Order: sequence, then C-alpha cells, then structure tokens
Amino acid sequence: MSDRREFIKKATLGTIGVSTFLSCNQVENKNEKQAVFPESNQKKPLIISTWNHGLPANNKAWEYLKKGKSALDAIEAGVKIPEADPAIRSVGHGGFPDREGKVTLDACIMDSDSNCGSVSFLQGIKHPISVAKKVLQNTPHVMLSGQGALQFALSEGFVEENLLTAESEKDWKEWLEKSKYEPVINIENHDTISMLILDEEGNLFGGCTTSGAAWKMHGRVGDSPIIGAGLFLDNDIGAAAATGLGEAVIRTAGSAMVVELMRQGKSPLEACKEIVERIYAKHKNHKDMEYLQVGFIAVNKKGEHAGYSLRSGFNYAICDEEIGNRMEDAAYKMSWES
Ligand code: SD4
Repeated sequence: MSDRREFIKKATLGTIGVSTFLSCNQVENKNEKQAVFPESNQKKPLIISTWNHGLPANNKAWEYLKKGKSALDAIEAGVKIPEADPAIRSVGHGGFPDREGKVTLDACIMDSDSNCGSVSFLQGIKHPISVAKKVLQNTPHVMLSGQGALQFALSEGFVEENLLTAESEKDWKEWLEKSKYEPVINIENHDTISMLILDEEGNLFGGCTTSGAAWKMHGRVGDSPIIGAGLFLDNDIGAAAATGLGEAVIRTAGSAMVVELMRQGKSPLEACKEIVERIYAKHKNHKDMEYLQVGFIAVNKKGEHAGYSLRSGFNYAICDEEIGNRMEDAAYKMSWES
C-alpha cells in the first residue's frame, strides 16, 4: 500500500458513512413523478459546505444571512475564509501550484435565478470567488478565463499578489524530483470548498472555489468553475456541488446530474449515490481509478441534504437553526483499500 493510502487509511479509520437518510417526501404531480416541495415544509435557512474548512466558512455565511445580507454575499464571505488561509493548500492563497510552480485558481457562483459567474485559470488574485461574483453581476458572460479573467479582475479593482507561499513552493520543488502526477484528495481533510445555501425565502444559491489538482499541467481547468460539473442548481428542485477529481466530474456532468435525479424524485442521498455509482462504473477500468475520489453534496427545496463519496474520508459542514454548525461524515461506496 502506498504511503498516501496508508495516510488516508489512518486519517479516516473508523469513519463509516453516517449521513442520515432523509426520504424525499415529494408531492407527486398528477401525471409525472417530479419533486414539488410544499413551501411550508422547508427547513431554512440552511448552509452546507464541503470538508472541515466548511465550518468557519459556514459560520461567516450564517452571520451574513442573519444580518439580512443576500445569500450571494454570504457565500462569497464564507468561502473567502479558506481562500485567504495560507494553511489550506487546496484553495486560494497557499494552494498547491501547478507543475510549473504557478498557483492557478478556479471558482464559480450561482443564484436562484440561474445567474452564474465563473473564473478559471486565474492567477495572482486571492479571492477568485469575488471575481466570479463580479462576472455574474457586471458582465454579459458566465465565464472568464486566464489572462482575460485577470484583466477583468484588475479593472474591477482587485489587486494582483503572489499566492505561492514558501511551503507550497517547497512542496512543489520536492514534487519536481519525481514529477509523478497522482492527485491527492482528502489529505489533511481540506480540498475544494463548495457551499450551498437554502435561504430564509427558500431560494437556492451555490459557490465553489479551488486551486485545483496539485501539480496539474499549466492551463488545466477542473470541474469547479464549470456550471453543471462542479456546481449546479435549479431553484425549483435543488442544488449540488462536487469535490474530488475534476476530470471525472466533468466527464459525467456530475452536479447537473445530481439535480436532475432529484427532479425525478430521488432524495439528495439517492441522487448523489447514483451519480457516484455512475462515475465508478465509467472509471473502474480507467487509468485514473487508482487515485480517484469524488464526492457530492446536495440539498433539495425542503432542506433535506446529503453527502456521498466514492471513497472514504469525505465530510461536510452543515449549519441550521435547529442544531447549529457541525460536521457530518458522508456515506461512501468503498474504502481506499478496495
Ligand atoms: C479539481 N475538483 O480541480 C477540484 C479539486 C478538488 O477535492 O475538489 N479536490 O479537480
């Protein structure tokens, strides 16, 4: 067993999928089985975010919601916390660089009217989520990339800065010695942060931000800034977001598919599980399988939520009125040894 797997095994020992299965009490339309949720049943507001760094992000977003700020502002404020934290090596400042030593960032944000903003392959800007929000608000487009995204960010008053920390530079130099590309997901339990909000009015919002796969090729874009892959929502149905190997999520249009399954009446857990099973079926003989990890979080209009991953070790933070902010281990298909 590789050191990496051994590490993951230890880090996740005893972690068995404990997500509560909440059935989707959908109301059936006359002829079709479509999820239609009576407004009075909604549990709101609710925030769910991927990984441990979801906790401080949820806290900040909750504070914003309680102050009466918009869910879009709440998402931005929430995920800016891991973006700004140099100790978090998979998001924003301090994120692992690509194989040329460049930190390149992907992010997107989406509101309940299906307005979206996204940036990909953005360098030198600490808060890609804020640039994505500006794309949503101030441009006729959904997605800006690379140099164009940077140019736009500067025109909006963002300041260019060095995002490569001494620690990340050191790790990159060590990686260069072997130069073996094998994305590590789960380590230190923080990866891409995706956040989904069901606000007081029962409307859905989502955001996602990442430095992507460590040691990726220069120019590589993952699933996180792609609406439909890393994030998707339909305000009539539900919202979903992904973490893990972006290539696998893009190949399967992951988050959009989770929402479509909820539309067909599946609970968030059933929907996430079915898409993870599909990703497994498509990849079980694929070269990526050895290090493949994908995880989804999803919430429907009633505020039922779930997380499900291919391999053990994925968890997500939930914040609501009833219990407050806490972590929940996602259910999963298999452990790293299998
Ligand atoms: C990517 N999905 O760029 C991101 C990375 C990630 O957990 O989420 N890792 O592929």
